[in-house]
Amino acid sequence: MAAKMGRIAGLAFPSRRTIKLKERYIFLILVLTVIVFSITTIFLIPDLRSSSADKVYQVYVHVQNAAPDILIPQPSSANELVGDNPDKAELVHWGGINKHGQMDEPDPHLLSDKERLKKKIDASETILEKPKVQDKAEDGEAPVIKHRGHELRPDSDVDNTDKSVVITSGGEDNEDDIRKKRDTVKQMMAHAWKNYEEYAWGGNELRPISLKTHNPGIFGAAQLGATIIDALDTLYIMGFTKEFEKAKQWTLENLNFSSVGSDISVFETNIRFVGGLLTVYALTGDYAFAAKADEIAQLLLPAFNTPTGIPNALINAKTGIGKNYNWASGGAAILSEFGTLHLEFSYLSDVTGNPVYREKIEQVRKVIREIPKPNGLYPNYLNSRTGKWGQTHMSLGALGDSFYEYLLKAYLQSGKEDSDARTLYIEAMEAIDKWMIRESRSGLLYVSDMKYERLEHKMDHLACFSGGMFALGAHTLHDSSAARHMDIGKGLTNTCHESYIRSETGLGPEAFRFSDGLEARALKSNEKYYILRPEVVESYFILWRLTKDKKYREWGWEAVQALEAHCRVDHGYSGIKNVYNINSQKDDVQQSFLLAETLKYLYLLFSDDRLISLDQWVFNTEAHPLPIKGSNPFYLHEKR
Ligand code: DMJ
Repeated sequence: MAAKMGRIAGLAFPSRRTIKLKERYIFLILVLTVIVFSITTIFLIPDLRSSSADKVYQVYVHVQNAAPDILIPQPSSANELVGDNPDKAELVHWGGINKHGQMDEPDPHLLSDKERLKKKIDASETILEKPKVQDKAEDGEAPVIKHRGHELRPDSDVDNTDKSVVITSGGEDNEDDIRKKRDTVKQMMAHAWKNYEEYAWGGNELRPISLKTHNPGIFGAAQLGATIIDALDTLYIMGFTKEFEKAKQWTLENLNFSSVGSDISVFETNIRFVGGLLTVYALTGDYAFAAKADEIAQLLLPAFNTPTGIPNALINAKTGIGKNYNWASGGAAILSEFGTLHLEFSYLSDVTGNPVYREKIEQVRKVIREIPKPNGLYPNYLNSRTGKWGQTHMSLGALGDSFYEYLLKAYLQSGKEDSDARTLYIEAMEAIDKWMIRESRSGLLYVSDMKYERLEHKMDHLACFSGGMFALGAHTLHDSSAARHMDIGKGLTNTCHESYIRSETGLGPEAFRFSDGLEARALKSNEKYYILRPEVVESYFILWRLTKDKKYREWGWEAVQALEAHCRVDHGYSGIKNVYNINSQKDDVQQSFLLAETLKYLYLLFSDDRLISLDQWVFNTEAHPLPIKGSNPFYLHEKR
């Protein structure tokens, strides 16, 4: 008779009744052995990766690297402002890897979900392929990191994480204290924005005391919502979802330069509007922003119709008639203005496919490359009719500043292809180092202005951006002058910090001087004001990212406290007229660059390095990050 059969997990076993006692014991031992073997195997998997389990693990890692979103639910990256009063607003806070065009509102009730998602995101970051670290480089210097075919040196590269991951919001720091500081900056942005929204919506800037709009001459008589455009990317990066959506709607429906019948500044329109819109295009992939930038830049083109192709400073968008400022060395063009178009115009040509923008800036480049330079230096004025220099005043501050910045950054933005820009930058910095960088009696490094071969031992607040520029240049170029340039970058940033802490308010003056009796302090009353400028915190941010020296974060925090103590008013932030007086009068202007630059740099200073990574983005002079060709997949998007 056939034995009755039972079934366990699909396998046939003899039924109970047919098994004798001895056989039962043998069967039990067999089952136990199978169980013990299975458990042991599971625990040993990490050590078995060199075999077939390794392949499974590798596939998992690659899937993670290639598309974290496949394995991890995509979170909304927003930090949302809750409540009507921005002062008392509660911040619902979480980080994330951003996805194009999505600023979904997080559900504030699903806090546990957020926690869970955040943990997953953190976990996903640790699963990224680990770079292989070699103990010593061939030259015996720093250890070399080999990662995906690239060699990185930890002391000279910002980070060694997966370069294909672009993080554009979230990006919290690991430390509690730093996260709190960043939240404070975010609250400041909320305060500035909400009051602009309430009292000056659509106007260029807010007057936070008289609660009116402020329309500076640089935008003619037109109300162009300068604060909205300047703030768009900051709102996005900080995760102010609803605010961003409202600003976006206004921009796409109302921003219109074509009917502006007064003179507007070509430079300011480019850095704030064209630059700001291009950044939002890059961040969101929404071509409507690029189309707006294109529309505005088209209106600037007649400014280039000069005998040399050096654009006029001002343009009437309606008539297309351009002109220069009378006060500028007999109607000359200004170095920092015609020299600060390159990043936006070359990107615009790539994004739109229209070569005209690149042609315009290449002509500007040709003129500055070929013109003889006195001692290798660039005067601040150039006659756009004759192509000759005007007064030989040189400065890394007002009238010169961002021309130098854009030489370096054009090289960076091009994915280091624009070798012409590299050469011009290196030569210009050599000349500046030789002729204009000086040390004060007590050893403070500064970059002096120069007038007809005579130094004027004064440094503008505007020139304080150059600490960051020299450091970024050293980091980027890796040439024989890199160490010297890094020292200059650190030295100038230190001096700018001194100009802050030597004032009663903890904020730096518009210009400060060096003489036998004076160091890093303003002399004249018209040098004592502070108008919410970003340059000093900009350098703290760059130096922090490149050196990881904590003092830059400490200095940034000092600036936050000083801004809160002396510039914050009930309805926004105002500049002050005298940094040496703790009861200074206010100027009643909330500059749009407070939202575009000062607060953005402070926020990033207290964020993880991967948020708007310096490997992927280059900041235009209004702090609008533009993607770097070749290393940022957000450089170009499908049109939609
Ligand atoms: C900004 O508009 C830009 O940073 C520009 O390059 C210089 N001036 C202001 C900020 O101070």
